[in-house]
Amino acid sequence: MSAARKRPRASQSRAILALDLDCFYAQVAIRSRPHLANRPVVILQKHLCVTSNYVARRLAHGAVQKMTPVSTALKACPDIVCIDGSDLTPFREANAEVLAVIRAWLHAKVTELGVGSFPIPCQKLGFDEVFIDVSRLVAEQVTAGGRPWEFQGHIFGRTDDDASRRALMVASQLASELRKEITLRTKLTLCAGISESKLLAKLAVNMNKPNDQTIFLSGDAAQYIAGRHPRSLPGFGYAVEGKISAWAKRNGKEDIKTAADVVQWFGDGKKGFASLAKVLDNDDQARKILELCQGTDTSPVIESGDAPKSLTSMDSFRSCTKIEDAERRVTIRAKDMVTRLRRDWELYGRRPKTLTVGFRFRGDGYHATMRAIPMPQEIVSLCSSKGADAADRSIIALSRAALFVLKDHAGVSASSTFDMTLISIGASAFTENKTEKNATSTKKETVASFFAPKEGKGMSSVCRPPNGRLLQNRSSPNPRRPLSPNASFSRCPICNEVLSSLLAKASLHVDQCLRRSETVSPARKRSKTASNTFRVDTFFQRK
Ligand code: TTP
Ligand code: MG
Repeated sequence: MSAARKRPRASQSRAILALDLDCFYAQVAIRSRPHLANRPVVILQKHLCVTSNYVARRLAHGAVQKMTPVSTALKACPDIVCIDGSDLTPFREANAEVLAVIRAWLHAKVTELGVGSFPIPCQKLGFDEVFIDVSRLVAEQVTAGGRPWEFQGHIFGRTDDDASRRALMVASQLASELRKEITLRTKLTLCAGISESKLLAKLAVNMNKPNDQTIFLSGDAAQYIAGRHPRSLPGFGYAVEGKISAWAKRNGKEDIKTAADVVQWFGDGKKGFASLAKVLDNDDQARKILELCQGTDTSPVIESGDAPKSLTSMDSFRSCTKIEDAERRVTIRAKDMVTRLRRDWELYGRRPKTLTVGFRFRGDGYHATMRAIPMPQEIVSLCSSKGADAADRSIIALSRAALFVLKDHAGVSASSTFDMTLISIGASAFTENKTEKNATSTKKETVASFFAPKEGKGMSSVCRPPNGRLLQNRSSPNPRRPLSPNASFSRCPICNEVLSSLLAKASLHVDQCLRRSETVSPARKRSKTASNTFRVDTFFQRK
């Protein structure tokens, strides 16, 4: 048979792997402290345990959960070893290490087949999870034949579909080999979920922890999902639950208990989509949620690439009421961000076009407000220059820009009263790669498009004055409604002057304004800039 005729058909079963490192931060911390291998360990950020090793989980009989206060953990397990996990660098590095092993192993597998190269999409999810679409690899292996296929790992569910069974058998063998390879190379253990969709693979990965794997056969998946609380489904978040619960209350229904409730209330056909879309005010989300509640997930594994889409340095704290304290905290964030931007430049040779500054005041709950401005050119060029002096100057420039945003958009100044609980500095909208190093000065991107709200991000509708009271509505409260192109995004967020439509010129203008800003009165007229609201707890509520 010719190589071309051997190619698998598009209709072949999907095979998705979900990988999740075991007690990730704890494993990374213990790897560099081998004497702690058999001791109970928790990783702390501030006074909270963000994770613990499995020895601690066993000894504490479930009392040490993620996000447990350290005092509770110490009461449950007085011998517990506490390790500070506030510096995320080792975890980021371990994440890159694992990803490199995965890529090398997949590459070797494809090469081994001798059928030419083909891509295998890997999608990162957080620091320690990754989806891999091995459908093509599985199909090629089945075509190549040669070994007895059997399931490796725990089997959940059932199916009468032989093609699916065979595909998942092969996928489970691949998962087992890959897990062994990762552990051999990195000394880190992990779990795998193997199924036909990201949804089922993700549910499977949590079924047998740690250091094990589960195959989810999808025959009864709909029934299984129907009986679960929808919040346990990845993708069904607090906001969606809140809107559906409010709708249920208004319509005399009981509290939402299972995924089946959602399907029953709204219906599973087109009518169901339409009525849920009205409640969620979002067609795509309604479709996704209804499918999710019926156990269907056709979403593809999207290749994430090795470089992160954005970098964020965030700190949340109990209270910050003094300008000196705010300056100190901003400088720490700026230092961290500059280190990462310089490393990013070394690795990927790209430059960020957007600077975001996030802040939250007491009373805002979990919601932080984010303001975006063009990344000042000075920071961009200093971060790609060598030497300690350039690094120091970038920290100063970045702190100055962030403090300006805090002063101008959040009213944080020496003469104002405020109580902040979060500060973040972010860099995003990176130029593509090394070949685009100079893209910031050549790309004809308009400032309006630069500031256009990104899909899926909400818009801040409030701006808080120094005393924390509501000041004015600054932008559309509807996250899906794009801001008018005539909105004042074409103006400088600092001096409110009309900006050039060329991003590079606009960026330079903002740069100059920022430098001048230290000597300018804080009572300057405020401009409306693009802003996004994000939930700080999103990361913490992934599961
Ligand atoms: P998880 O994969 O949720 O947890 P884990 O890897 O520690 O444990 P498990 O064996 O159950 O997979 O999260 C990965 C890391 O992310 C975790 O080690 C610490 C960090 N993290 C936080 O910083 N805050 C959080 O609220 C959670 C849940 C995790
Ligand atoms: Mg994990």
